[in-house]
Amino acid sequence: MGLRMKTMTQDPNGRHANRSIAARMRRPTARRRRIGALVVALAAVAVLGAALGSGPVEVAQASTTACPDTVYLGNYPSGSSLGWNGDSQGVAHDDGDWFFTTQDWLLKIPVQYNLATPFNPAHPPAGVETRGPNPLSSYGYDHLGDLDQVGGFLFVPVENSSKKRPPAIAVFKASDLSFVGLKVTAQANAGWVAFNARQDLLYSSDNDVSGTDPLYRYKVDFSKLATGDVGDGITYQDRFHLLEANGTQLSPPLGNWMQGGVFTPRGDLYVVNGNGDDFSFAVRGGIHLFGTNGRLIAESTNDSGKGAFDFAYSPGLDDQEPEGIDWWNRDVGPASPGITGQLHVMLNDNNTFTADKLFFKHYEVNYSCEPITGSGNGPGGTGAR
Ligand SMILES: [Ca+2]
Ligand SMILES: [Ca+2]
Ligand SMILES: [Ca+2]
Repeated sequence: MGLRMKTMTQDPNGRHANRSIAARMRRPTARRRRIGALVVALAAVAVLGAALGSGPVEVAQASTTACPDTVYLGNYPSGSSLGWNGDSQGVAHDDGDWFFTTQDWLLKIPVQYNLATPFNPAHPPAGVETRGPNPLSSYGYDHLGDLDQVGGFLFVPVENSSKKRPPAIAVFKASDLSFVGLKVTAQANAGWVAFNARQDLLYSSDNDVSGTDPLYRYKVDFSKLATGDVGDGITYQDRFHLLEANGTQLSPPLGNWMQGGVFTPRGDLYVVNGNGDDFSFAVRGGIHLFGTNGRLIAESTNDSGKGAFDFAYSPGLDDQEPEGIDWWNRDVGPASPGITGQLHVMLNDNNTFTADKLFFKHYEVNYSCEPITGSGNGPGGTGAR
């Protein structure tokens, strides 16, 4: 949060903000995706309809879509002050819980909890667990980033905002949020981590990602983590380049700040960058999807519409900041009030004189363009788990 005059906050999703997620879901992507194949048939119907005098028939334009196709559904909670969400940073999950980080709190919220219901993190309701504020202050860390959960362990990137300590990866137990240990890194910054389950590698980055500052990758030895040996349980492996779709170095780079990342079950990587001061065009801010070869597949546009890969945020006076991301198929149980889709991205609306507001944005990711390989494919070909 910066020292700014209070401004009217805008819902980055504009006129559609009050529509329910359920209403949005009534526009299934699968139908859109089949439009190309149906154009000829629809054209035939149009001709036939005209011939029969049955009135105008709308013929949709075929369009090229990325694979997978990422489609914005809406946000829930939608611009809410939730009591705990100030300076929100990250999101992850296990089989029955969301995990969130703010700058100084770690929270575990049962998936059936309605996230639009506020609570005080110092006195959470039954079933909600919290750790904070500043759970690692005795280790010199005061900033928690976008986390991931693997095998019952929470991997949380941590920083000292005064740069008095090198960034680290903190490990907590998902079961009770107890602290396991720290891996101090050689990174300049650590705003996010994401675990690639196909490679058993943990990914992170500095504040931007470029040809000269690629991602960091770490091996994870879960047997060592189980003994509490985090320093040896997480070991640096190498750097990994994210590339443009044609294989060249990122140009422009993904600028300040790298905020979140998550792997899909297919091994593709979504990352989030941007901040509340720089306009998205200045830092290439938004959500970006890279394939297993590191090449760009698709990236969001800063539009407030729906039915496309939209991620609208408003820096500057509104001070809206992209944050963490998670993949969790919410089109299958257990139920999550107000939330559907597979990809979930946090947008923090920073405010100086009033409470920050959280927009939790949800996306359907349709992998039906790819042949199904292996297990974990949810209904609708979403490749979800
Ligand atoms: Ca962040
Ligand atoms: Ca604001
Ligand atoms: Ca995450």
